[in-house]
Amino acid sequence: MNKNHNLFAILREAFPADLQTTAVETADTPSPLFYTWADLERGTAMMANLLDSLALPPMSRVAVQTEKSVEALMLYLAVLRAGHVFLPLNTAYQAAEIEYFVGNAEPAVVVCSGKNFGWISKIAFVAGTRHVFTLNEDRSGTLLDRAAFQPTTHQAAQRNAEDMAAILYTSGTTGRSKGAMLTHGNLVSNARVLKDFWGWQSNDVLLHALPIFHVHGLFVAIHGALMAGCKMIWFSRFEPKAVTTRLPEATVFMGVPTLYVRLLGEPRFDQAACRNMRLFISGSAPLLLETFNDFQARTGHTILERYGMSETVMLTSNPYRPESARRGGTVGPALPGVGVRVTSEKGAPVPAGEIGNIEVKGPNVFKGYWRMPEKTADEFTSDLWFKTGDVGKIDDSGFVTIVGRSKDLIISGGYNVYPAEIEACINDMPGVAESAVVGAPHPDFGEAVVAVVVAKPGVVLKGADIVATLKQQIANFKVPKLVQVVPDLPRNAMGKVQKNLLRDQHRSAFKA
Ligand code: MCA
Ligand code: AMP
Repeated sequence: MNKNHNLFAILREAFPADLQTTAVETADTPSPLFYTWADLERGTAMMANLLDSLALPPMSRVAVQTEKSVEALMLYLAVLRAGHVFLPLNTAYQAAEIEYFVGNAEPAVVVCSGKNFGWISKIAFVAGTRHVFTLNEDRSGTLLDRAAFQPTTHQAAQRNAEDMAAILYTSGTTGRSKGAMLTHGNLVSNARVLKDFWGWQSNDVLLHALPIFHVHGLFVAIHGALMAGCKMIWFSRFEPKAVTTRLPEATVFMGVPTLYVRLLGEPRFDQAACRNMRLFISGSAPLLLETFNDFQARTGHTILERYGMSETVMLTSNPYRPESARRGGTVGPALPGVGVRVTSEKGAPVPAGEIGNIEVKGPNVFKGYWRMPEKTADEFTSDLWFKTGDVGKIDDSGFVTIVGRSKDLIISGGYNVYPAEIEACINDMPGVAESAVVGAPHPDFGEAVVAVVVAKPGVVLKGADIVATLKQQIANFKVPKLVQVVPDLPRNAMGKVQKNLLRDQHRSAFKA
């Protein structure tokens, strides 16, 4: 038989020889739960057998919106094992958002929390989904009820490197959310590179406190630990005090910058708490130099900042060794096997140190956007480099610095918010003439969403009412932290709203 490129099969090869050791220990369940490697093997086999029993077409999408739990992790692995396509959804998404993703991806299976079954199953059945299961934080729900009757062994489905493994929805550089199709080959190549580059070992302990519906917590963190066959201390949510308490048992931690800012706000977070730590990794949003320096001063550790995207997994990383080579404010050189270049508006590569558009190439770069061939074509150059929408420079030693974005994107606490989506919701409200949404610096979230709104003549609008309405419609992290009602929006001679002016006006809105 040909070699199996199924990511699960490759991760499974890395499980330790002794399957009775602990793979995952939960840190914030009512009492700690210890899952051995044998439990992961058995649990994923039973769930994969359940998926097989549904006789789904090959590479069906399995959409999942559940709270973080070890069973949710097993579900991810089981979807890979059965050869289907994992589609993770942020738990903050509300009905209209889920309706779009489910309508677009047409999943054969949807798994949701029991508390949301009523409305999610309605959306799913309308979209043609045949199977909706529930999975709750306390290990109850129909998914596990049904899987309990399945055999405990399973042969991983045979997959090629170019077969799809996951779809991650992202807005890319413009427009409506697009499903980035990541292949088994994309994920395997990145996981292998990072395992070596970051020096993962079987005696590492990863403290996992990120959500598992995005690249950072799902792929970068989990694949690293599984590839190394090392233990994870598993938090269902990030809480700085509790994380500080368990940190002395850990060697690796990954976070978005907000997590580092919040750890620094915890008085007990100090050198002693970090005494066994080997590596702190930051990404998903820019890490302020101030946080990088404060962290070094407090703990003696230098955060390693890296850069990636949903479409490409990880692209660049600051050096692992020596620690002193890590440079704050940069995201480091391209990872082995990854090409990163900076080009001018005309598409020509610019000299070292000059600012331009960041473009990338490599085995980690996605296959394209789900059922959007034209959008896919738009985002690749004629020589097949992917246009990231990030703006930056590369110095003589290959270090990449991101200086901004050509895409209209706000990154708040590591979550992406697309102004156009929020503006569309606000513009639909009665009494609103128009609106503009921008990001403003925020001491906790890095950037926060600000909406500037113009009322129709004779209408009095209140910011609080706009916020209250938005909270019913969209994920809470997208809801503006500030709404300002103004007589009109600043425009240039072409009539285009001058968002730069609005950003300048709100630069100090959230000053600590
Ligand atoms: C929560 N809130 C937020 C955010 N999170 N507001 C803006 N931005 C946010 N990120 C708001 C809620 O709406 C709520 O407001 C209030 O804060 C408290 O909510 P809660 O759920 O209690 O917040 P939290 O648990 O403290 O969450 C904050 C957090 C979380 C831990 C920083 O946002 C988080 O886990 N972020 C990580 C995101 C991540 O994993 N990104 C990776 C993307 P109200 O009370 O008004 O309702 S992967 C990626 O980008 C690429 C590929 C890469 O390079 O990694
Ligand atoms: P996503 O669409 O969630 O995959 O987010 C990808 C975007 O996050 C990138 O295009 C960057 O704009 C941003 N990003 C990720 N890592 C970093 C970083 N270390 N510094 C600055 N921006 C980052």
